[in-house]
Formats: sequence, C-alpha cells, structure tokens
Amino acid sequence: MLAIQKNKFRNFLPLDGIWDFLPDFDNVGIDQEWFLGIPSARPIAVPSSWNELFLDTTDYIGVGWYQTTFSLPDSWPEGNIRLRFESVTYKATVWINGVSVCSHEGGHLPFEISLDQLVDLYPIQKHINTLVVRVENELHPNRVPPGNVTSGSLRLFMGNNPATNYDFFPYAGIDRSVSLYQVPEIHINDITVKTDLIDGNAVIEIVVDASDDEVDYSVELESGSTLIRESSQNRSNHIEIHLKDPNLWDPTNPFLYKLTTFIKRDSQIVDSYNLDIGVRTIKVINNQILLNDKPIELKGFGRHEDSSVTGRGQNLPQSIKDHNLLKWTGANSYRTSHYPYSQEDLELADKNGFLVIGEIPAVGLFFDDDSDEIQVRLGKCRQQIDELIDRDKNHPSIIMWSVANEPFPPDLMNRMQSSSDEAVNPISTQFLNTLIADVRGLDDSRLVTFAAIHGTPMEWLENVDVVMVNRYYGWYFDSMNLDSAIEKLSDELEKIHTITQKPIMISEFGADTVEGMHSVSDELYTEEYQVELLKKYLDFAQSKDFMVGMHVWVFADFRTTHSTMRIGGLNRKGVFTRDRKPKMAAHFLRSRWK
Ligand code: GCB
Repeated sequence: MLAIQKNKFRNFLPLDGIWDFLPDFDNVGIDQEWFLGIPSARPIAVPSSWNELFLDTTDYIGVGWYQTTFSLPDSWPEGNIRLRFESVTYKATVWINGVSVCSHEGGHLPFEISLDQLVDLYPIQKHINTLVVRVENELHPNRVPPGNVTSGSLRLFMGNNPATNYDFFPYAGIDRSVSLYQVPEIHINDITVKTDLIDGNAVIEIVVDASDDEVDYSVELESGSTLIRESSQNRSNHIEIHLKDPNLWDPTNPFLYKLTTFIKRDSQIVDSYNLDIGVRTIKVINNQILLNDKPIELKGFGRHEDSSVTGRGQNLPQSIKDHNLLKWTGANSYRTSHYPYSQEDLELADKNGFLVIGEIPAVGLFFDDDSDEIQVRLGKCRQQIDELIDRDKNHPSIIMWSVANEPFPPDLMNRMQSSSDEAVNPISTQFLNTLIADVRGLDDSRLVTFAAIHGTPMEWLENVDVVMVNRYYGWYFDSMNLDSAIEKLSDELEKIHTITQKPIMISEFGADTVEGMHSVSDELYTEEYQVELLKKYLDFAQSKDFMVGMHVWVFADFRTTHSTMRIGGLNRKGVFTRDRKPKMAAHFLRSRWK
C-alpha cells in the first residue's frame, strides 16, 4: 500500500481537522441509527486519541462516534477516488451518506476503500457528503493485542485497569490522518524495491504493480547530478538498475536516492510515483549483524507513540523532537515497540539514519485457552504482518521485523523462577513459526525476530535470525543487587547462545526512575540507580562477542494502565521524562554512545 502522493497525475484532499464526536457509553448508536448523523456532538481533533481530551473519556475505551463532511473538488475527474484511514484504534466502521462502506479491525495500520465501488449504491456528491465513523476499542482476549484475559498472563499479577494484557494505555480513536485521494484511471498500485551489493556494486530491483497489463514501465534514479534511466523490456514489470560505486545508506551517511517510477500507455506517461530509497544490505553471519557487509551494533531504545495531549494520536512535532533527542544520545536504532509507528516516523528514520525494528501489535499473546481462540489471534497477527510489510517494505531504515513482544509460555511463572527447560505446548511454537514463515515469504531481504520474555522456551528461539531478549535483572529480579543481576544475566545469555548459536540483543533493560530522586547509596527509583543499572548492562554487552545490540527500555516515560507498580499511571523507565526532559541516564548514554 503506497503512501499517498500528490503530483500531476494524483490528487489529494486531507480530511484532518475538527470533527464532531460523541462517546457512546451505553452502546446504543447502531440501534438508534447514529450512522445517519450523530444526534449531538462535541468537537474533537482528528487525528488524536479521545482519552486525553475530555474529562469523561480519560479511562473510557468503549465506543465513540465521529462525524465530518466533505465535498469532492470540481477539478477532480470522475472515478478512482479512495478514502483512506492511516490508523483507527481498534475497530472502525464507516458510513458515507448513511450507507455502510467498510470496516477494519486492528489499530496502527492503514486501510482504505475505493469509492468507485459505491457509485451504484448511492451518489457520492460533488456537494456535501456526510462521513460517520464508529470507533470501538473494547478489550477482548481474542484480539491482538489481547485484553480482559482471565488466565495465563502477567496481567494477573500486575493488577492493571483497564484490563490490558500489556503495559501501555489502550488509547482509542482516529489516531492518524484521514484523507481522500485520487489516482489516474491507469495507475501504479504498488512498487517493491530491493537492493543488493555484488562486488561493491549495487543492484536495485524494482517491481511495479499497475492497474493495467498493457503499459510500459520505466524508472529514473537521481544520483548526484546524473540521472539514470531504465525501461523494462517486453512490458515486464521488473526493472533492474546496476550502479557502480553506490552511495550506501547507513546511520552515519543515510543517503537517499530519488527513484521515480513511470507507466506509459501508447507512449504517453499516465502515472508516476516518487520514492526515496536507500541502497543497503542487511544479513546475519555467525554472531554478527552485517550492514553493507560490515558488522554493526544496535544502540538505542524501545519507544512509544505517547503524548500527554494527543495520546497515541499522531504528533509530528513530537516525532521530530524525539528523533533529535535520539540523535543527541548517540543512538543509532530503535524498535517500534509495541506496534507499527506512523509512516512519517519511518520517513524520519530513513532520513536520520536509524536502524529500525518494526513490530506488529502482537504484545501479550498467550496460548493456554481454547485452540479456536488461539487460531483467531493467529489470523489477526497474520493480517497485521501482511499490512505492515505492505506499508513499510520500501524503508531502508527497517532492518528487522519483530513478530511479537513477549509471548507468554503457558507455565511462565514456573519457567521464570526455575529456568525450566521443559518442552512447551506445540501450538505456541507453531504459532510463532507461522508468523516467522509469513514474514520470510513476504520479505526475504530483512531479518526476523521477536522480543522474548525471561522464561521463553528455547524451541521458540530456533527460527529467528537474531535472538532478542527483554531482561529485568536488577529491577524485577535481584533489585538492589546489580552484581548478582549481571552474573545471572551473563549465565543465562551464555546458555542461550550455546544452544542457539545466534547473535543476541537485549531489546529491553531498565529501571523505573522518578526524575529528581537522588541518593548517595543504592536506592530504587533514583536517577543514580538507573545510571548504574544501564552502565552495568552496557559493560556486560561489551564483554561478549555474541551481543549485537542494546535497546534501553525506554526512551521516555509513558502512560500505562493504573496499577500499584505504576506511580501516577506512568511507566517511568524513560531516560527522558514524558515531557522530554533528560534524566541523568540520558546524559550518561550520550557520554557512552557519542
Ligand atoms: C516488558 C514489556 C514492556 C514493559 C516493560 C516494563 O517486558 O515488554 O512493554 O513496559 O517490560 O517496564 O515492565
């Protein structure tokens, strides 16, 4: 699914702004036919999450109705108009002029509908049309991510409210942009770009999917002052560009080439599309991750899309600021924990040279309920993998896909406490292997992994390219005893490496820290303790050949569900506060990484 682009062949009409909104606390909207027009309204910003905006919706995660109007510009020709939502959390049902046009389940990823299919149903007018969206965010065990789970998960002893199966707030709403756009009658549907290096020269492979077979394909690659042009032979939709001495993309030189793809009908160009592409390769060999055939270590963070006003709603100024602060620390990498981030965030990563691990929203997965339920969740994860790779496959910044964060083995507590190595139920292993195989089937040019909780069965790790572990020795285990914590970490990771023979990265480690809390002796929640813990982990990683990355949990404090472990409803493991003030740890990382 290509990002929306406006050019001489393509039109674009953003629908963001102030919409009407009505929370449906009693879930009566469908019976009362609110899709014909919501009965009363308060203004809301689109995009944003509703939770941070109104006093009566702070913890509300049920149903909310949105409404706006639009008119198609007179200058637009007939047909090929699409309505696109970049992210609605969790389930959207959409009506235009009272007619139901589509629904989509799962937040964080785009969906769209062609309005052409609706023309027979009812007229989309050049004058005012009404657009109504019902957004529903209830938490269910068979959704991804799951909520309201009654067995087999960490939530049982974290005491969260709302009942998420994960540690971040289940923000609801139209979280990213909504727009109408138009493509020409014969158009480019999709472009897939892959790059390889052969004897130091680049091979750029471009596959174009057009709406019509009877077209000719060509591309232009802008490289400094020269323009390389290639056309396909015999209407093949496959074009290769060979580039001598390419300017390779990497964190120190995130060079982007401008690639323009054209399709022609009867020698006339009928559509074109621009992509910024980076030439780079990514591989694992022995214990190393190789970027452009050279070993690279990932230094960075897990993050969240989270702000005190927009919630999980898109906040471009904050993305820019976060990227600048990431650079300031000397980080070269981050994970889109625990769901896909906006495409703008990835554009920034391409431009700023961050190595990104893209993650689907499969956080808090569990496997000890009915197998039919497990299959429902599997189906949802597979849909999310399809949609994620479809959207993000052309970003040079993405080097690895993560298919889950901390799937819970059924006997998690036992495994955590006794380091049990017992075989796990095969359905869970098959579940993860299916996701990994799906990723490889869709994209063989990147690595695949998932973030493994303490106690993860070894057989789950067999299939990944890089073993990624979240570890909290020194915080949830052996708190205040960092030497013993690091000893246990070391023993455990040595063992994992001996068995798997794969490179390992720690995708989470950290300590909750209240800014301004200090002590001369070891004390939990102090800024000194956070620094000490991070330092010991980084020293440990430096001493091991098989360690390929360290992602601190977490870049900035973020809102989570209420519990006795989360003071003020925040997870405070950030090295920046929620309003992006540095804690001592941010300065420490900068001195270490810069
Ligand atoms: C984890 C989770 C992350 C939590 C973190 C914590 O393992 O992956 O979502 O926020 O621990 O702080 O407990």
